[in-house]
Formats: sequence, structure tokens, C-alpha cells
Amino acid sequence: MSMVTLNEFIMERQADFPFASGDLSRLLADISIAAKIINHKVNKAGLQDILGAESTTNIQGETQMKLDVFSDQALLNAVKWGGQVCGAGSEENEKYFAFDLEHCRKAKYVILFDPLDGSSNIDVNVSIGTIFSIHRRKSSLGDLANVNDFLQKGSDQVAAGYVIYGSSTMLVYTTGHGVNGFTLEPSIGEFCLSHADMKFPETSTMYSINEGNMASCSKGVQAYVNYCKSVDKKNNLPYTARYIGSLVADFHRNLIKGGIYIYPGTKKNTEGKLRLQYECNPLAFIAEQAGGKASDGKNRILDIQPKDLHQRTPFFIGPVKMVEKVEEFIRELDI
Ligand code: AHM
Ligand code: MG
Repeated sequence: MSMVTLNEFIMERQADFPFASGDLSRLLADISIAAKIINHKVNKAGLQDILGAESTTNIQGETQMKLDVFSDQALLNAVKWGGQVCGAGSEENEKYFAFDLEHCRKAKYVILFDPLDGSSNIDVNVSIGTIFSIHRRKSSLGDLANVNDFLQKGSDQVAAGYVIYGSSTMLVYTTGHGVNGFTLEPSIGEFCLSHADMKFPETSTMYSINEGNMASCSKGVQAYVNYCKSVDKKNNLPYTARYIGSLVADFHRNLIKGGIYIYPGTKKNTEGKLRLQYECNPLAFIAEQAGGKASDGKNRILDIQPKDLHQRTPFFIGPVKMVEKVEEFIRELDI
């Protein structure tokens, strides 16, 4: 059986881009190395003194998990010493890093990432993930990265992806030419192409939302969830509810099986919980490339102009028809 490794695939695809210098390919390879390092640690989480909370808190005021901190460092090191980015922004750090190294000052890209999403699930052995977003820098080559490099719209992403540490470990990414998924083959330590040209299925019948928050959601969102539960065989209703509480895992399942993921604004948190730049934008880019849609309920996620590195947004992502349906309820019921 012939196997295509991630590196072979990236090199093959690079040939499709005239004048490509290979920098983006090298960056993706650096990320895949960090993913393997994180994967190794995640797999041993139950065996080492690594479970539980670190004593520090991050910028969001949340308790950082030890594995969060480890994953953040693994990614920062990989991209800094790889030399393809001039800076990095991460969920775990209040300010972006501008790497003051000669090779980084000359680098063309910046990266934003959530090093370990869904980390509240670590202690209970549930799937978690890494999410990343890559932009071309705005600042001049040779300068230090500046804030404008990190406040670009999602539509300007040149690549984005996620790694899911699940029953197997997968890396899924796009450079704007479709979505491809690679499964880590542990015996050879390589990501191998397993899910070529991923698309949301034609028929999608799942919805994922934390229904515990329902009472403080808008009327439009409440009406949509009631619609999901209504009985109408012709339209495959009721839908099946599935919520892991781990964005990467919920999104990955919905991409493969067909479903919508929702994290809306609530009365208390009008902008929801998820962060635009390193959680929503990369998944929105992947969703659109997989024939889906991502919205804040009214606007395309990728068109939002970020004002802050850690800004949050309501998030509705999945097959086009499902996202359009919830938008319809929001338009009608939420002023
Ligand atoms: P995190 O980045 O601190 O891990 O939080 C993000 C996570 C997502 O993975 C998940 O979809 C969401 O928070 C779950 O939130 P809730 O527990 O409110 O449903
Ligand atoms: Mg997160």
C-alpha cells in the first residue's frame, strides 16, 4: 500500500504555486513537528505528574493547565527556531511575540495559535486540539513584527489548520486549495494522508451547542435549537445533539459526519466565548474550503476586522444550509 506523508504532500502541492520559495511549506513542517511533540506529551498525560492546573493564569483569567503551557512553548520554539515567522500570537500570552532574531526579522509570515484547545477535558481523557492561523506579514521584511501583522482579517489567511489528539492524532489543514487530513502513524512517526479533499456531507443532521446556556441565549438561537429538535421527517428532523465541549473535536466530527457547531453570545457574555483570531478564523477558513460556512450570526467570520488579539465572537459554523437557517432565525427574532 502506498502512503503519502504530510511532507511529501506539502512538497507536491508547493509545485502548484509558481515562484513559491518553500517558506510556507517549511512552516507547516515546523508546526507538524510541534504537533508530534505535543502529541507525545498528551499521550502520557495520565502517566506523568502533568495532569492538573499550573499555578499561573492566562490573559483570559483562566487557570492554565500544565499541558497548555508545555504546548505553548513547544509551538513557540518550533516556529521561532524554524525561522519562517517574524512573530507569534497565542491564546496563552497577553501580547504577541516579535522575534528579534536575524532569520525571523527576514521571515514573511506571522502565526496565531491556540496551543491546546479544550484543555478542561485533559483530566478526563477527552479529545483536545491545537489550532493555527498563518498570515503574510504587513510590516516590512527586516523590521520587527508589529501589531498590524496580528490584526488581519481571516480572509487574508494564507494557511490554517488544526491537530486533534483523539483516538488517533490527525492534522487537518488548508492553504486555500481544499482541505486535507493526515493521520499520525505512530509506528513511523509520520502524518499520512488519510482524508483527501474533505467536504461537509450533503446530508447533515447534527447540532452542537452547550444547551446549559440556553436560557441566556437570544430568542433567535433558542428558536433554532427548538427547530433542531422539532419533528419533520422530510427535512431529517429532529437532528441529533452532540457536544463534546472541545471545539476541535466537535468541529472535526461535524465536518466528517455533517453538523453545525454553535457558541453564541449570551446575556452575560454578548460576544460568546471563542476567540476570533486563533479559534474561529482558522476553522472558518477550513469550513469554507470544505464547502461550509462560518458566521457570527449575521456576518461572515472571515470578514470581521479584528481590533484586539484576544477578541471573542459568537460562532456558528457548519454546512451552508444549516448556518443560513440559524441566521434566518436570528434575522427574524433578534433585533
Ligand atoms: P479553551 O480555549 O479555554 O479550552 O476554551 C475553549 C473551549 C472550546 O474547546 C469548547 O468548544 C468550549 O470552550 C466549551 O465551552 P463550554 O464549556 O462553555 O461549553
Ligand atoms: Mg481555546
